[in-house]
Amino acid sequence: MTERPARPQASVLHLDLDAFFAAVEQRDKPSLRGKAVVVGGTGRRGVVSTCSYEARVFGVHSAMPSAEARRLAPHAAFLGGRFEAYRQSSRIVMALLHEISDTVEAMSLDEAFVDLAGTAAPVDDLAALADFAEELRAELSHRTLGLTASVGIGSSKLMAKVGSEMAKPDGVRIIAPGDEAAVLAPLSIRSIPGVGPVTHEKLNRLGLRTVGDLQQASLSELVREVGQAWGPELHALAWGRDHRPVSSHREAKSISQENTFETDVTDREWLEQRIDADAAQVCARLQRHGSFARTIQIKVRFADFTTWTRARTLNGATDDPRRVAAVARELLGQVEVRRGIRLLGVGVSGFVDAAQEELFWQGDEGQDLPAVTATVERADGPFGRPRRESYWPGADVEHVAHGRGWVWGAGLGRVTVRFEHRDQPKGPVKSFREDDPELSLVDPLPMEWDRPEEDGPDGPGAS
Ligand code: TTP
Ligand code: MG
Repeated sequence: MTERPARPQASVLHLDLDAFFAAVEQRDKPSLRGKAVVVGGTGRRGVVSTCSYEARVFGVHSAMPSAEARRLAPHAAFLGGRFEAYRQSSRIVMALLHEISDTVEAMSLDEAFVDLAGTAAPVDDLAALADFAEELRAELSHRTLGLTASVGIGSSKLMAKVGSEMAKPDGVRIIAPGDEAAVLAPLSIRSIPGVGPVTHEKLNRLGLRTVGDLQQASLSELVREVGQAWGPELHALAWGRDHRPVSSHREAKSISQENTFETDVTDREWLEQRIDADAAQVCARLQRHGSFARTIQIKVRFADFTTWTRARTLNGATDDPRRVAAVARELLGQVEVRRGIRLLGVGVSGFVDAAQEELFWQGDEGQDLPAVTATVERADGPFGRPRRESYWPGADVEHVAHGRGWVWGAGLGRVTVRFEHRDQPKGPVKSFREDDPELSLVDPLPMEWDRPEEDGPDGPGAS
């Protein structure tokens, strides 16, 4: 009985673009194709958003400090983000998925689940389904002018997602109904949705490391370890039984991370460290969502179960874990922790569209971390607009005489531009004064398949 899949057919599809931000940069900057490219905060305290597969060879990965990435891959191109360009391609991909099914659940700019049940997709015939997936990927590459996606198809969201991860990069993996448990068995228990650091550690203590170990564990043992609610769920997921529906109306209004502690905590310093870790998690999810948050909240449950929340709304909007953590720590400062704390959560809400300019903040070279109050009060323009327009590595620019290009480097009052774009490779490199009136920042080139007015309410561009 435990082996019965969630659906009799492989009718859930998961699609995830390969090295998304970096792939967009390589597409739009021909001289970077085939090269190591790192996208993220380019300043001393910046963090890597993602990098090209050429850079991953050197050990660079998402969420790593940019300074460390520079040590590992000093020859790589380090670029700030161009969110408008990422949104453009994301809209094209999501619109394509909506042509396949009415039920598309966008998880972030580059990732979505699609319900294939009741659509024209040949879910009864695995060979035909593989062809269908290849056609989808080819059409996606055509419309996005060369991005690639990996696709997994299975009997549930869990299996589809595991499939796309196995297919990465640029592949397809279909998991046949009935094969779920065998495919999951060798994977780390971290592959199970909902297994965060706390559950992971508990299970590790029991000697459970792979999903196969979890399959062999008794239900009563799991319940004893992780509780009445989570135990049976965990057991079902380990066997590939995941009944979560694909839901097209998922538009997150808030993102939060909370932890219940095994014993009541009174140590403020320890709680502050938890806040830093939770803020990092929350911000990674925010970044994948392509959003910035204006409101930061903490939730505290005391030993006597009274629950307390406090929120603060910023002048601007942020996706920076240090800013979120600084505000959350300040809010925790209003809490009498000696009463004993059994649960602590950090959350963000009040989303606004990603503004590429926010990546600048990490690029404020030479500035030390502002004090807590300064972080909160920092005078952003409204809604994450930059305090001033300035050039950052990777930005699209246009020069009156030389045409379109991108910022190769900027600093000390100078800007160096490579005059090339998607359709016109390998142009010259020239330097200008930063205040040269003939040079300005411009929007990314439009794309034929991008039709923003057709973006549905659940599209990734909605806010
Ligand atoms: P991912 O799909 O996790 O990564 P990816 O598309 O770059 O690479 P992969 O081929 O492994 O799928 O995330 C999608 C985009 O979200 C990524 O290009 C950049 C952004 N992102 C962040 O900004 N911060 C993060 O910590 C992560 C994980 C992603
Ligand atoms: Mg991806």
